[in-house]
Amino acid sequence: MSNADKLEQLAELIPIWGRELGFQAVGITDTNLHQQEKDLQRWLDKGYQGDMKWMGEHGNKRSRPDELLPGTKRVISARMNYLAPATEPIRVLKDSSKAYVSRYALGRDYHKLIRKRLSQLAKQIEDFIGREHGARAFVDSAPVMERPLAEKAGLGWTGKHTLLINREAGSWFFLGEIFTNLELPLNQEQEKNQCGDCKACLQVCPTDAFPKPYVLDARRCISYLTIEYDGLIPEEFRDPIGNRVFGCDDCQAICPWNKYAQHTHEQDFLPRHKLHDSDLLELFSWNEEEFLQRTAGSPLRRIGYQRWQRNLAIGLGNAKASAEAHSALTEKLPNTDAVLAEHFRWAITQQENPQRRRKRKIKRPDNN
Ligand code: B12
Ligand code: SF4
Repeated sequence: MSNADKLEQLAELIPIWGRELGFQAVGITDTNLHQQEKDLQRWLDKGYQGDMKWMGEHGNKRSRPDELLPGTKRVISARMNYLAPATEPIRVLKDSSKAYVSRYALGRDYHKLIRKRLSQLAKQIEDFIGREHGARAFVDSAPVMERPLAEKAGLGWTGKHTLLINREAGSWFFLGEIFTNLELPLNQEQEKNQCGDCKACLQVCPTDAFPKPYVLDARRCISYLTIEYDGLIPEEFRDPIGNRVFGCDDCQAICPWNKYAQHTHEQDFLPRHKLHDSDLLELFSWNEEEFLQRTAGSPLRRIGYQRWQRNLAIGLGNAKASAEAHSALTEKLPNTDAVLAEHFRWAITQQENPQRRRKRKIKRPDNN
């Protein structure tokens, strides 16, 4: 068989092998991200990355896969559903006594699982061609523009909320990819953008984090504030954060395309410790040891106990006034550092003044 025929056959086998390994779809693309490189630079110039300095720290490696891994000719992009059944995002979001944890973070951390499956896929490719192909697997683990690559590989279109949507599966999925030096044929068609006139995600955002469609100002995004951002959460954001204690899914939960979302097949992504439906007070009662024990191997572990308590305190400040919430906050207050204490005091004041007007949604200032 000629080399070209072999690559042709391989390009047909990769999506099949990918599905056998638990991915819902796999596509192949070239490495050209010329336009996205310019857009990324504009985004960084605006400062939308906030404290995520790492977003701008790798020169052009993020937008040029062959600079990150020399010799890369193609990117094999894969997606895997994570939404667990019966996790009812909207019901939990609407119940102020509950803690809302982003649906991607309810089970085991996805990085290891997906990277392992991608490495298996890379090995199958190697076995088929009978030599190494300079492959490396990535899952949100290196400077890679995963969403634009997946879009180019035909896995979906970018919604106005900046996430990838697939017409048969919505957007509740992770992305990962393999870089390879094989010049696989490109025959995937890119999915047409199907957002149309809809603006639901832009309008529902509690903190008005989208300066315009397809652009997110991370500094205002609740996902950034509760997961990535360390320190004092500016007061204007505390009311709109509501009961979201780890990440935010509002822009996905409202998206009409998510009525086509399919549940995950992975046991590892099923909720642990009832995290999909826990009371704020119950999670707030965990001491540091319990937090470390119960979040071992979970994405929640990353934020550490301080940020966890900070987020829960904001949630309690937004919960219905109750003697239990008030005393839980006052009891823990003496053992907090200055930053945490500021959030606890704010939450206590909120609890003591239930008549305070709660601004569930805020607007971005006109000048940015
Ligand atoms: C940094 C990051 C974040 C940041 C910033 C998000 C962002 N939109 O940039 C924060 C912490 C806020 C975040 C939040 C979330 N994230 Co995140 N995040 C990433 C990460 C590491 C990089 C994303 C990135 O490159 N951002 C930089 C900006 C510039 O990229 P962009 O938004 O795609 O920007 C494009 C547009 O701005 C456009 N553009 C610029 N100007 C203009 C103008 C016009 C007119 C147009 C049309 C376009 C345009 O060009 C840019 C470049 O292509 C990726 C993993 C990875 N390595 O890629 C995961 C990733 C994007 N996140 C993911 C997830 C699941 C989430 C959350 C849902 C988690 C949660 N529940 O809290 C939220 C969703 C928030 C949201 N609406 O984006 C998934 C998305 C999967 C999917 N279906 O698309 C990814 C791919 C991780 C993964 N491996 O699965 N995330
Ligand atoms: S909510 Fe509407 S505008 Fe936003 S991503 Fe979904 S379809 Fe597109």
